[in-house]
This record gives sequence, C-alpha cells and structure tokens, in this order.
Amino acid sequence: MMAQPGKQLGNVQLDAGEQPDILIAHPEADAYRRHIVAHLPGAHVEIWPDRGVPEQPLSAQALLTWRPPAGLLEKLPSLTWLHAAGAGVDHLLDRPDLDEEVILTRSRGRFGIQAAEYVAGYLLYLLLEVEDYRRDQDRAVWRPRRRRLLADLTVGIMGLGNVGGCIAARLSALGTTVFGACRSSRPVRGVERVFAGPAWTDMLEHSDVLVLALPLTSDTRELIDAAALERLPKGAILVNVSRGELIVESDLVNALRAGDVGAAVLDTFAEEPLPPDSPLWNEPRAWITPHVAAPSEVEPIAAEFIHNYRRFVDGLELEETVDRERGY
Ligand code: OXD
Repeated sequence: MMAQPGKQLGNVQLDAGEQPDILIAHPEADAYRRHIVAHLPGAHVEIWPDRGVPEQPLSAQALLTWRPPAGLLEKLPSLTWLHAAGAGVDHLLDRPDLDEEVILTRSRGRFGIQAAEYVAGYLLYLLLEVEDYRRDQDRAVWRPRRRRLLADLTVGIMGLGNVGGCIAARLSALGTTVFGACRSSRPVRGVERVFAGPAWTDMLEHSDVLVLALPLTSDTRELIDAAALERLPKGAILVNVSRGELIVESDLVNALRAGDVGAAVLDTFAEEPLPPDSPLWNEPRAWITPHVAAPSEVEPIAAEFIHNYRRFVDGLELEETVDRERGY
C-alpha cells in the first residue's frame, strides 16, 4: 500500500511511496514479524533487540508492543502510533516516557471469546460440583444432589465493551439472565437490563454472579469494596477477568470468610504474580488462575495491526484508538 505524495502522518511527513517504518518490541516478535512481512511486503520491519539499548535512535513511526522495555521509547523520536498487543492499556497511560501525541490503539484479539469461555467454564464447574462428585467417586459414594442451572442465574456484568459484550452474548445464549453496567444506557446484545453510570450499584442486589470486565481507570480502581460486596445476594459468585486493582482484596477475603461471597474466581491481582503470602491462596472458596483468562494471540493481533497500518498509510483514522481522557 503506497502513501500519497507528501502525506502527513501525525507529526511525520512521508515522501511519495514511502511507508512508515515498523518496530516490534514483544517476546513473540519473530512470530509477529512473520505475519506482518507476509502481508506488508514493502514495509521496513525491525525487532527491538532482546538485550541492550541501541546507540542510535531508531526510525520507527509505528510500534507494536505490550510493555515497552526500558529505554525503548526515548529511542523513537519519530514515533507516531503505538499499537498495544493487549486489551487493557492502563500500564501504558501512566508511562511518563510515552508522548501524549502518540496515537495509542489496543487489540480486540479473541479476548471476548476467551473470557466468555473462562466465565462460563468456571460457573458450570461450580454449579456441577465437579470436585464434590470426584471426592464421592474416590470413596465409591453414590449421593445425588439437586443443582442450580446457568439458566436459573442472573449474571451482572460490569463493563459492556468487547469483552463484557461477548460474555453477555454467550451467557444469554445459555439461558442466563444477563444484566450489565456501563457508562451509557445503549442496548447490548444479550443484556436484558443496562444500568448506566452511577446506577451500577443497583445492579448488585440482582447479581447471583458479578463479572468484572472493566478497564482499570481512576474511576474503577477499588470499585468493588466492602460496601459493594454487601449489596450482592448472600453467597454470590464474583469473577474477575479484568484487573485486580478493581477489588479491595482485604474486603473480598473478609466477605469470603463470612460466607457473604460464596466463591471468587480470580484471574488478575493488584500484584502479579500473586505474592506467596497472599491470604487468597488459602481461601477454600477462591479459585485463582495466573492471568490466563484471555491471553494475547499473535495471529488476530497481527491482523489488527496490519489492518490499522493500512489505514495509517492511507491517512485514515485508526480503529480501537484509546481515549486517554477516559483511560481506555
Ligand atoms: C490484556 C491483558 O489487557 O492481557 O490484554 O491483561
């Protein structure tokens, strides 16, 4: 794809036929490069070295990265666009070395599908009492019990973006009643009732299951505290697939111990890896996974980068652009 003569990209002027240089700084950089080179044969693509910081500044105008390594951003005087190979960009927004003029885009990947399967999988696992029946089996015990169905539950989803929307659509297809909370009251597929803005607290008392799919911003940090947990029905299930900092961890531990929260399925934590002395490790009603609910995959993210790069070259607005004011 050729640039038009004299095209201006952000603060960079490209000559006719010139394509913006790409730098990849990512643990899976080789795999990203293979995809990008195959689809953008004329583009100059470099990989940030594994070790050391190059002496000279680099020419890249487009950067594909997740956590920019120390020393990287200051070596990119022409950087105009940074594409984050993940969904939540909170870790990029507070970086003092990232110029605020740089356009920031984020990925959709298959995060929605992955998170929806994680949520549905854990809910079914809990409802089906998989571990209890296994224990019965080990002792040759025949002890049938009644169970609740997904179709009996109301799930409240905090955040109805790409991830929350996908969880809503898939759970509602399984017969679950889905409520959702987000900034606006626009209708969302699969969501029976949307609680807009400050009304989110009214959703809590209806939520047999509360799923957190919110970005981390100054408004959402520690949103789920003792007061929020108290408004859930007794024994509710909490599932967090977004950021650990949304929850006041000590309040959650207290609510689990009191039986007010019946189970917590937690994929993310304020400190990762979760420190060995965290009380959550030993909570019998907490299920902990190491930030694996919705991992970044090279193929869909490379395809999104390539799509946006073509728009970048054509001087079109990029998709999935982060609004720095909003924080996502
Ligand atoms: C993401 C993540 O935001 O991996 O994509 O946490």
